[in-house]
Amino acid sequence: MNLHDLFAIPRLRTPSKSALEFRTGPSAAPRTYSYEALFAAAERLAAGLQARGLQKGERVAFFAGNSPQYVIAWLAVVRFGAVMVPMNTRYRRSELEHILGDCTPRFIITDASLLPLLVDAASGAVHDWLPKSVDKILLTEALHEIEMESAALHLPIVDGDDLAVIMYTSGTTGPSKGAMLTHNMLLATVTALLAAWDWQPSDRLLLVLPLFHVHGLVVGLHCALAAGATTLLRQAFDAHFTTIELLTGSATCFFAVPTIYVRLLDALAARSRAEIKALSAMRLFCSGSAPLAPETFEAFRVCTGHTILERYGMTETGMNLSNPYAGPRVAGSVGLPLPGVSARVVRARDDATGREDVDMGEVGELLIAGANVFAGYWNAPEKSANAFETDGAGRHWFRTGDLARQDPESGYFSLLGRMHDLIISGGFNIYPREIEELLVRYPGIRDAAVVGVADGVWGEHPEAWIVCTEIPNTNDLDAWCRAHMASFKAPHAFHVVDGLPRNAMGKVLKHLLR
Ligand code: MLC
Ligand code: AMP
Repeated sequence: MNLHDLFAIPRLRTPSKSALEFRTGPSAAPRTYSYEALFAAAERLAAGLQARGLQKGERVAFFAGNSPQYVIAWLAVVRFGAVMVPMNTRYRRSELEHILGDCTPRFIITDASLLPLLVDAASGAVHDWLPKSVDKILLTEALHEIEMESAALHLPIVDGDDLAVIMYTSGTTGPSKGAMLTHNMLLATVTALLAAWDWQPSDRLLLVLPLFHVHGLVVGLHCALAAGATTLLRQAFDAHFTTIELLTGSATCFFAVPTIYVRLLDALAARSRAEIKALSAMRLFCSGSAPLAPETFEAFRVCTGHTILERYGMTETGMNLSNPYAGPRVAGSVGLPLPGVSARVVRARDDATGREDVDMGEVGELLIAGANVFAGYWNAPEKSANAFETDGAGRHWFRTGDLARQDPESGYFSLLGRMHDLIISGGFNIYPREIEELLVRYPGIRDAAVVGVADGVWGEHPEAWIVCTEIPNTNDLDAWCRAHMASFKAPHAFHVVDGLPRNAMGKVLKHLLR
């Protein structure tokens, strides 16, 4: 079976049922697609893409915001085994150049508003840093123009072990790496979550998360499609609009990152008890992608009566651990392994080979095994090999780099941070070295270290410590950072210091900066 086969079952069972409803604001009318309409459009687009030369195994980069066209294009690509490479719409040249150069896509699908980042507005030529592999740049707004009769579609065999998605993730070592996600791996997460969270065809998922990450795409869209449920897709999270929809709409499920819950609590504070009572029609609020503060968990419970279900996953593994749907959901914990997932906590060391398990209750590195685990990093056999270790029985375990502890009584897992210095801000990963490498290119900056600092809304934000030969104007430096990389990576503060504390190996002692 492949992903398309699973998603297409509701098309056979309930063709006229609403699969996707897209709205751009509280007063905008929804654009609704039945299961039949959605999949028929995807088939026509698949035929059109194939007629333009796209073949199984070739990459299609998606640089676009949430829209029905995005979903249709994804279903078209998956239909005949081409590979989707989703990219964050906040990325700018340095990130785009790296990802596109690495995955060498045949086509790029983008929105008209993002096109100037890829194509020179004056000449209409693609920027010279785009890889030569790029044959066409297609606009989401014009995709319907290339649809063809689906009878023209020639379907190759698409197997569960074929690649479906290459998703770039910051990781902790070096530039972002393309995690190779097969159909089977994505199916493993979907089938585990369908059972674990009791997904029903009657569910209506309010989806405000971006489709370019695992949380929005796999936990959200894929599960809703496979369940035969309805996705209420929105362009992005907007505290005002989302609050109105939750209080007055028909959603039953809502998935978010902790930053969104913090903002929702602010918005709900202005609402009356009677208004908030409408939330009792919701069946499930989930949180993931970053730690949910116990204070937010508790404040949400007091405000709404709902206990958020926190779960833990990664780009490389899909979903791993989850609090139970029908059992105690514990603040500060990510629960138990999902069906089909194995988890171990081992001694946290960098020389990772055949490490022993820690005793229950002790902290160590979390290792994961199961059909949900990825197939390695694209074009990076050495990094792929380093991401796994093998136990005495010959089983391969993925090294998450997350520190965890298992409660001796309940068996629930808690996460205690990361082994390396990845920053997670509002659910987006920020790799400090990428910012450090950029900062030292700025005139007058000789050395730089970037550290994650606790932040009530974002979870963490980056701050930079810089050693200068000439002290920069902070506003200019900030503008320069935003011009060169996604703005969420721009340090919130620049601290000018005479030197950075380093150990004997020359490694910056970041805990001292913190
Ligand atoms: C936006 N901004 C951020 C930010 N998102 N800053 C820090 N961290 C973030 N995450 C900044 C922008 O750069 C901009 O800055 C300003 O906020 C306004 O931009 P915006 O686009 O209007 O922001 P907003 O829409 O409010 O976005 C906030 C958010 C968004 C929380 C809704 O970040 C988001 O959708 N996060 C979800 C990420 C996600 O889905 N992660 C899943 C990863 S998968 P300025 O200064 O230029 O104005 C994964 C596996 C798993 O981790 O387990 O799920
Ligand atoms: P990504 O590489 O974007 O997939 O991010 C994966 C990382 O997000 C994990 O390795 C964790 O560090 C973090 N993460 C995901 N879910 C949670 C959670 N519920 N609590 C804490 N951290 C989480």
